[in-house]
Amino acid sequence: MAVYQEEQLREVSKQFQIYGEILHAETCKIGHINETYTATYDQGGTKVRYVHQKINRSVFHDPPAVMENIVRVTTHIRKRLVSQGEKEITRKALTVVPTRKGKPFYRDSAGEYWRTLVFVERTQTFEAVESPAQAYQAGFAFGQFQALVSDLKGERLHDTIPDFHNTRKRFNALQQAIAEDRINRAMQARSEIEFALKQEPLVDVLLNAFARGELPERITHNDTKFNNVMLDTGTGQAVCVVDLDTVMPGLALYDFGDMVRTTTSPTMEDERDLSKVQMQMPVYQELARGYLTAAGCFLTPAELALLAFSGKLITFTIGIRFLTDFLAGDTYFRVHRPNHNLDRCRTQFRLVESIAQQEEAMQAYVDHLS
Ligand code: GN1
Ligand code: MG
Repeated sequence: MAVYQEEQLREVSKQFQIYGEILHAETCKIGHINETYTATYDQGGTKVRYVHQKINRSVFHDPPAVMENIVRVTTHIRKRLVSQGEKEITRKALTVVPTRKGKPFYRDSAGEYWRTLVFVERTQTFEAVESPAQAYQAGFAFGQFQALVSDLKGERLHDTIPDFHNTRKRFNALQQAIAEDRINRAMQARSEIEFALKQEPLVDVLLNAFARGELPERITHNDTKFNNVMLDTGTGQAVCVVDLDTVMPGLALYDFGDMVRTTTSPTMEDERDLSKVQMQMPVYQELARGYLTAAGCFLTPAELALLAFSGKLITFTIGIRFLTDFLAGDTYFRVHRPNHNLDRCRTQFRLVESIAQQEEAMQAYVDHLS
C-alpha cells in the first residue's frame, strides 16, 4: 500500500471507537466503487480486524443518508436476530463502529467520508459460484435479508442513488452516450450497441408493472452480487450479506435478477472467453430454491411470475451500464485493464442470450416450487 494511504488510514483509524493500535492494513480489491481496507489492530494483546471504507462521493452524493439507512437496517436486523435467540450476532449482522463523537461516519479534512465496520472473521467470498450449493446459500441469504428488513418501521429509507435500477433511464443514458461518443469508442462497440438497442422491448416491463400497482415496493439490497455474500469458511453456509450502500426502497425482483446474473454462470464478470459464459440450470434451480425458502412466503404471485425475466432484465441493465461507461471513458466503474468495461458488457450480453434461451424452463421451475 502506498505510504500516503497508510498515513491517511492511521489518521482515520484514530477517529473511531476502536480500542487498540493499528498494526497494518491491506487494500481490499473487491468492488468497483468504494475504497476498502482491512485493518488489523492490537487490542489487549489480541489481534482484531476492522474494515475501513472511503465512500465514493461521485457515486453516493449524500453519504450521511447512506449511513443513516445502513444504521437503521443493521440495528433492526440485530434486534431481530437477538429476539430469535441467534448466536454470533456480530457475524450475522454488520456492526457499524461509531466515531469518537458518536457518528456513523468521519469526514476528513478533504471532505471525504469514512466508515468503519467490524470485520466478519472466518468467512470468505467468491467471484464466481463453485457449486449449486453455494447458489442456494446466496439465494437464501438475500431472501432472508429481505425478510429481516420487511418489518422495519418508520420513515421510508433514503433513495441513496435515485433510479438505480430504472432500466428506461439507463437505456436513455446509453443512447445519449452513443450519440455523444465522446472519445470515439462507439466504432469498437458496434455489435454490442446493436444488440443493446434491439432489446428495447425489455426495458419497461417491470417499470410498467410497478406503475400499474402490480409489484410492491419493498426494502431491498439492490447489489446482490455473489461476492457480497460472506460464506463460513468451515461450513460453507452464508453468514451475512455485505455492501449495504444501496439498501433502499426497490423491487424484490431486481435483487433476484442480480443473483441470477452473478451466480448462474461459472465465469467471472469480465471473462473474455465468451464460450464459457452460460446460465447453468442446476445452479439456477438451487439459487431459486434458496431464495424462495426464505422469501417465498411474502412474494406475491405477480413477483413470482417474473422471477426468470428479472434475471434477464438485470443482466441486460448492468450490461448497458458497463457499455455506457465504456463509451463515456470509464468514469464510473473502476477498471484494471484496457477495454475492461467493454469486456464486462460482452459477458453480460452473452449471459442475456443464454438466459433468454432457457427462460421458459427457468420460470417453469419456480412455478413448480411456489
Ligand atoms: C457495482 O460495489 P460493487 O462493485 O459491488 C455497482 C453495481 C453493479 C456492480 C457490477 C453503487 O457494485 O450496481 O451491479 O458494480 N454498484 C453501484 O459489478 O453502482
Ligand atoms: Mg456495491
